[in-house]
Amino acid sequence: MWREGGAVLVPVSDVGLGDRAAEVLRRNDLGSMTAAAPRLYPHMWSWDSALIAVGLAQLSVPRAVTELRTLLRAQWSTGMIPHIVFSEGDGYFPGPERWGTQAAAAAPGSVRTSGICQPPVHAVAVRRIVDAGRRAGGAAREEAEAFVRDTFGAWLAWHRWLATARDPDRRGLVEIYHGWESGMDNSPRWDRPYAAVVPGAELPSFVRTDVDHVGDAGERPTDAEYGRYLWLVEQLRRVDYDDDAARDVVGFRVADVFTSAILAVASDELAVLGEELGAGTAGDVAELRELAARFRAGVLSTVSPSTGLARDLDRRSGEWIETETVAGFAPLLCGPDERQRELFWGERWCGHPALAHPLPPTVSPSDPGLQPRAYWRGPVWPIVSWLFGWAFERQGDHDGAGRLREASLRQLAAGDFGEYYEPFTGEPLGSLHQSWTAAVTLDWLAQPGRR
Ligand code: 9WN
Repeated sequence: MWREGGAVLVPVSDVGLGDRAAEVLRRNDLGSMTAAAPRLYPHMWSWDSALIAVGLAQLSVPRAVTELRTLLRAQWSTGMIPHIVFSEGDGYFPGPERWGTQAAAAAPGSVRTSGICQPPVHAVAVRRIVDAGRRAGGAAREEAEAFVRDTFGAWLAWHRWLATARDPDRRGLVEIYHGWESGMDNSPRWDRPYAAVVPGAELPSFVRTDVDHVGDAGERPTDAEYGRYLWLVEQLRRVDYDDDAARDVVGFRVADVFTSAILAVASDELAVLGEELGAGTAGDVAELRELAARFRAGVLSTVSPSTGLARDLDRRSGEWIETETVAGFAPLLCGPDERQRELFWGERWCGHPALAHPLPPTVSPSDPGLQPRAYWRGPVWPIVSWLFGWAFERQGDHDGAGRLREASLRQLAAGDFGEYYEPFTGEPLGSLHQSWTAAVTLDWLAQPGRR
């Protein structure tokens, strides 16, 4: 199952690493979904599952398709794809009881999910699955292409929901109601908006489990941060996750520039797939192209003239969020951008002399606020490097993509598949054997034209 017809394109020198990565995905496989990590994250996460499918596509196209079909079974009737699909496993907090989504009118009846979303990288994965299917040919190709035809409407509904419920003013920027929705939970991007979130006395008490699964609690968000995270869940739960009501009651509303960039490129990818495979109508394809253009324009509208970085917008205070994080490169994810390209490879970022590898940390190494071991406040996340590499390749910047791939494979060579890495020493942190890290490793190893 794991190596159909010799379709894995792993070069000989990297066979060991590729085998280890495949083994991580096999061990984290729960049958029709993959746990994001063995102990810390025993369920399916939305954007993880997409990147996991990118890796699975190198091993087994049918298994990659199953992963995304499982995710889609959890889609809400509004079109939202929830950020967690719960397995039978436990040991993660907040679990399904705390989310209480069974009372939400739009939630699926048969699957337990959280009530918020994550960045829409899924169409990127669908494209990768089709490409892998075409390379393998035969039944794999048929299955991949049939999958697109079957599910095109569901992905379109997901993009439409983001473009309407989460961009009611049509600014071309996706609003998020929780830092978890950005996927970059405790990024300094969210410090200002979170400062205005004050948990009420009626916040039910809680016991965290995440800190038990990492080497050092300092690698995770603090208890005070968790209190705010759970207060937002409480606010959303009280209105049964109704989109219109949520907008009015939630204490955190931020236009997220990185998620918006992902929606722009993913909409383009979906439009191309729709056209190529005759899925959806000409109107659907045109709508996706319009979304791609709207969100790209939205992203570009946030760029600070002084720093050249894109900014999030706090919708509650109306203020720009001026932080020097990797999300500032959202325009570069959406399309070629010479000024941003220079910044990206320059001394404040990948070219910083103290970095263990020339890869983008989550906060600029020149920013004195960088915390090298603290989750989204400094470490390098391989999936973020992968997303930029994917974007560069798509833009025809093969040199940029190759640089990220080679540096990442050096970072990953020990085969720990860390959730994130200390930027100056290269030490793996957070969870080890993290599924999406193993998955993007497989994709990098399989890419033709490695230098
Ligand atoms: C909350 C699963 C997820 C990732 C996120 C990452 C982390 C969860 C947590 O783990 O978030 O959603 O409990 O910390 O920040 O990007 O999808 O890997």
